[in-house]
Amino acid sequence: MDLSAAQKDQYEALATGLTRRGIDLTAVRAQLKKQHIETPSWGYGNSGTRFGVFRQAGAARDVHERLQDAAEVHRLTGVCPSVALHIPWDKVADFAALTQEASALGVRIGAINPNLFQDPTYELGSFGHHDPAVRAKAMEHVLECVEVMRLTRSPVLSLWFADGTNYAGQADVVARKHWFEACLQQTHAALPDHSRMLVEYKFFEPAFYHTDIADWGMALSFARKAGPKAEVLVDLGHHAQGTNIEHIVAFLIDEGRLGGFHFNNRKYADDDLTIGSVNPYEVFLIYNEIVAAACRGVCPDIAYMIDQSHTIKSKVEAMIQSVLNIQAAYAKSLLVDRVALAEARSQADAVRAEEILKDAYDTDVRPLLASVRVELGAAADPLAAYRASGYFERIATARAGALEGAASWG
Ligand code: PSV
Ligand code: MN
Repeated sequence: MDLSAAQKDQYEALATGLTRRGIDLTAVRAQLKKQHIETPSWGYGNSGTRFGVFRQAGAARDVHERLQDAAEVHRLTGVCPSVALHIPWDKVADFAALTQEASALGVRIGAINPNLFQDPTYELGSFGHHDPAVRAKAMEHVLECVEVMRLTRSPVLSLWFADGTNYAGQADVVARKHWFEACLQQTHAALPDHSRMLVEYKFFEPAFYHTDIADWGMALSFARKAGPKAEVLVDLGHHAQGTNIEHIVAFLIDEGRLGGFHFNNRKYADDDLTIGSVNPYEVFLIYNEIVAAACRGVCPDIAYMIDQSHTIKSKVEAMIQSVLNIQAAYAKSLLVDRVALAEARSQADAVRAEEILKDAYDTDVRPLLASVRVELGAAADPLAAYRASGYFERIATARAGALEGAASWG
């Protein structure tokens, strides 16, 4: 795959402009080539809302097909070499064989996500349940996931809990906090070497009165008590409207506990929309804090994962579109003139400071990303390449039949 003559011209014009602005294009390109975005197995299968599952032509029916779709996204974008698994949705008898299968497809297994929310036993909670037998069952499942990490060489255990209550007075929230602390400490103790655990927070749903890990502060407190290998996971959808997520990100980086992201976007609540589709400036400002930290010499190991499962958009296409939006936000953040920004800040020139961010944000980085992708052996325009590839038509035909209705979850 190569750039067309028109794409080459666009790139040359952009490169000239950026060089004139004093931007080290070689360094920017090197950073873009190192970008890594994990896609979720559950984003490729049928999914839905709380009201039902909506079936789609071509939706992956099992973990094998989910890996194939993830590999297609990586082939076209060049920056998605790993796939997050959800257990038991992706459970197989032989995880070592699944790891090899992934590798043969050109991808690897990423974060392992336990499921502590679907079994009816967890109606009143898992790690926060008042019954020690339920907490023991939840711990057993987490240990099963740790074993999956060992077999798949996964570096990340990604923990999200639906735990909470629906009515004032329903439970002793402090007792639940203590049960959580104990279970998370046990989880930490069981982690394989060279792995870590991420603690995700969510302020509501499915519990509507209180959630046991409701915000980043609680997640940070739990992570600190669990141990050094526990960090906070920021799911962009899990915030109240108006929350300053980039501030949370900067704060967590400075505390040494930002472990990862679940990328998506929200309009009203939760995590259902395409990353960067509602508020692309927010994604840019988040990356801006990450790049600012790197410029200070602080480079945490952040797991960048997409957490989206689309019902209207075609699955693979929606995933590619999400990846492109993330790449654009990162590329723009790399163009911020940090020296000028520091100067504007030291002069308390808020207008100039904001204009410096806007200069970077308003740059059309598409020719730059197209050129970087080609160098990575991927497609200059992944969405167009996907549509032209016939991949969708092939999976729509091959996957019609008995299992067509199978959902990612359940
Ligand atoms: C919950 O809303 C969540 O964000 C968690 O990360 C889950 O693991 C994921 O969605 C899939 O249900
Ligand atoms: Mn999530």
